Amino acid sequence: MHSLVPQSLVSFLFLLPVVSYGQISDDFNDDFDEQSWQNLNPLKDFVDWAYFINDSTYRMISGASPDPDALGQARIGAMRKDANYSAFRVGVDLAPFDPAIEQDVGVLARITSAGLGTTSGYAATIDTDESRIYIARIDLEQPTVLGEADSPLDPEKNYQLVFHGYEGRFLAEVFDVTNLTTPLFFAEGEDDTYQSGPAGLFGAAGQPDGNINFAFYNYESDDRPDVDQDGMPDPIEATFFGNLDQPGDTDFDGDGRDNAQEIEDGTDPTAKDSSVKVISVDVSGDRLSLQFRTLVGRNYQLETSGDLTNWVVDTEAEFEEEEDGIAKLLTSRGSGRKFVRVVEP
Ligand SMILES: [Ca+2]
Ligand SMILES: [Ca+2]
Ligand SMILES: [Ca+2]
Ligand SMILES: [Ca+2]
Repeated sequence: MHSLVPQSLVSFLFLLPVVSYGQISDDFNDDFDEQSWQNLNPLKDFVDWAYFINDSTYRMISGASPDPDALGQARIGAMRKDANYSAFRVGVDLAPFDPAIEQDVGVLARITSAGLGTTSGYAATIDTDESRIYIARIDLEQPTVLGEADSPLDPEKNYQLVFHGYEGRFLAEVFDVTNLTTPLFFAEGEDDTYQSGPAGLFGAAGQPDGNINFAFYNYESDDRPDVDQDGMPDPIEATFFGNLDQPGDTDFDGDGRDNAQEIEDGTDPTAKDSSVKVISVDVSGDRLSLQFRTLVGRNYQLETSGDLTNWVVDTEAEFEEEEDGIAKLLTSRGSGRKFVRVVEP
């Protein structure tokens, strides 16, 4: 919600989104930190394989399995050792792929005992030639499908795959990278077997004697899944409401801000007296004083605009701490029409 505070009118505040917690990202560029990734290459002693960092992509290649009956089909991946989550959201962009290669590529989460015949956990994968997205539980490298959906992709385009897990619920979404707001396709699944573990990237051949060649870019993960797609990260939603039953677009406590907006603001969506609000705006002579509610651990700054489009930081503004989470920003009134807003820098 935009917050426009004309000089003598009380209105709303505008806050930027909160940063994620436990956030890890890797853009696979020249300063690639190899130490953060651990090869998950169960057939490394039996096939030709390669990992490449090139053009900000992370490419993985494996030849065909020499003995599919004994070893299974070709498969290759990498674990992000520090992405150790229970509640997780793991996203990665899929580079344009070769549609002639039958393969399933995607994301792993809550992995334990990664290795030949031992990997367990969960996977969200896109079957690139069959145009399906799958959520699977992996038991000792054997997948069991928990959810699936059609997911027709254009091999030339760029897509983002996001895998969410909160307790026993899972969601896998596929986005066009030019629209990360609404997924093109999604699948859901439920399972309670594996509770936590690191995340990773992965691909498997679609045929017993098939090979693999795929690439990812822009890896990101954090502990803010949203399995019910309501805009409220599930661990926070559950902390406030006790479950995930509330939608994000209603105002549970009747304070004028929707539940999802309050979580983004960092206020309590179950408490009417907790909301981001301008309490008063006073103009006295040449001085403008704006009183507002603050939250512990946040920083604020005042921005001004003459046209509500171009905003500049008001470097003259003085911050005055008041009691009980109330603060004031003081600045000069200036001349002409002026809009002000308080934001997190
Ligand atoms: Ca949610
Ligand atoms: Ca919900
Ligand atoms: Ca509210
Ligand atoms: Ca509230």
